[in-house]
Amino acid sequence: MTYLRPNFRHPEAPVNEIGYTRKQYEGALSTLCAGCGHDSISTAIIQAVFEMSIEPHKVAKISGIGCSSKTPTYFLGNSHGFNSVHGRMPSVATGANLANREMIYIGVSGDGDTASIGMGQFVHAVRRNINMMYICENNGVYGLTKGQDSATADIGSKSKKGEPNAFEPIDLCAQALQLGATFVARSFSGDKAQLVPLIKAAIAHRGFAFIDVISPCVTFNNNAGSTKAYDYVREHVSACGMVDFVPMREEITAHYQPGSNVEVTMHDGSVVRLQKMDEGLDVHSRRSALNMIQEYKAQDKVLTGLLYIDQDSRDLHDVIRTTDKPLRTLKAADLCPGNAMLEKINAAMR
Ligand SMILES: Cc1ncc(C[n+]2csc(CCOP(=O)(O)OP(=O)(O)O)c2C)c(N)n1
Ligand code: SF4
Ligand SMILES: [Mg+2]
Repeated sequence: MTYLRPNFRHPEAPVNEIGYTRKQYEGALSTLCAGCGHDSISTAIIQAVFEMSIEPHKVAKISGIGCSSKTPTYFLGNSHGFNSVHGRMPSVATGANLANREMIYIGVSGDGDTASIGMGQFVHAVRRNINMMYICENNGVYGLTKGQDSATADIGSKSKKGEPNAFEPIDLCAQALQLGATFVARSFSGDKAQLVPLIKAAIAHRGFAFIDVISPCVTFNNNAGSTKAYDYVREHVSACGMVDFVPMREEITAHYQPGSNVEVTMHDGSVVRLQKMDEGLDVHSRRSALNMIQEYKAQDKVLTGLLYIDQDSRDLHDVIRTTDKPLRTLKAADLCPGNAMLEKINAAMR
């Protein structure tokens, strides 16, 4: 059995602005269980990157270990990829980002990978505001190791054959907000209309863009009693707004009712347009986002959509004032200040 996709393509397949078909953003055939939410997220990433006309070689995909962390094999097969160690994706992404700031970094992780073994790494990537999109494919279980409860499983929630989970869950969006994340969103793998524009906005954001995507595990966590099952999420999900991403090149039209929307301009001039449904949420207020997450949780609902964004975000490179070039392009003359300058520095210290 082969997991490679056939190579032929339809001569009339639509192309994007740089002449690529959608197929050129695909990866190997997925070996995940049929119906796994993670595969829907891969499809959403492919769609977003294709529509944004991003050159595949400018993307680096980095992941940890888990079914979720396997997924970068199934999208962007012509991009760079590094499947790291369980929970260690953030430090690999940090190093890569510091070495080459010109790439687009897509980090893919799971709830086990992020909220348990990788928690110490996750929190520092957030507070350092690494310029990357970080997607946590959150199914509330360790899918790859056969369905143990993860740290995001809700108290009382049941995985297949499991006892009700006895522990309070970690809400990764709330954690990210408290740690100073500059872009925080939550979505559902079964809602591509919401997820694709969120991914586009996360990629366009300068800084750490976190998306927690509830992604049911059909094998170990799609049963009655699980709060991460398809049926449960469909019944309890509540979107805080309709999200639309308008690229910088496109004309921005105003066809909305004043007062019922918010437009967020990204650093590159593109716009995230939100058609608000819950007037209580101010996407520019960290406190508002935290309060709304709690309020919805108290009503047994999951709030999805863009929860918070800081348009003036300064990423790690801005803060520590690194060179604006990838390190591999620096020549000896860039790295050595020369004798005259060294003399001056030495003289200042005498
Ligand atoms: C250092 C280390 N500890 C434990 C494991 C075993 N392990 C592999 S994947 C995994 C959990 C994966 O869960 P999650 O990140 O939620 O991904 P999912 O499979 O649910 O998508 C564990 C504990 C490992 N591979 N490496
Ligand atoms: S075990 Fe669960 S998470 Fe892993 S591939 Fe199957 S459905 Fe997806
Ligand atoms: Mg998981």
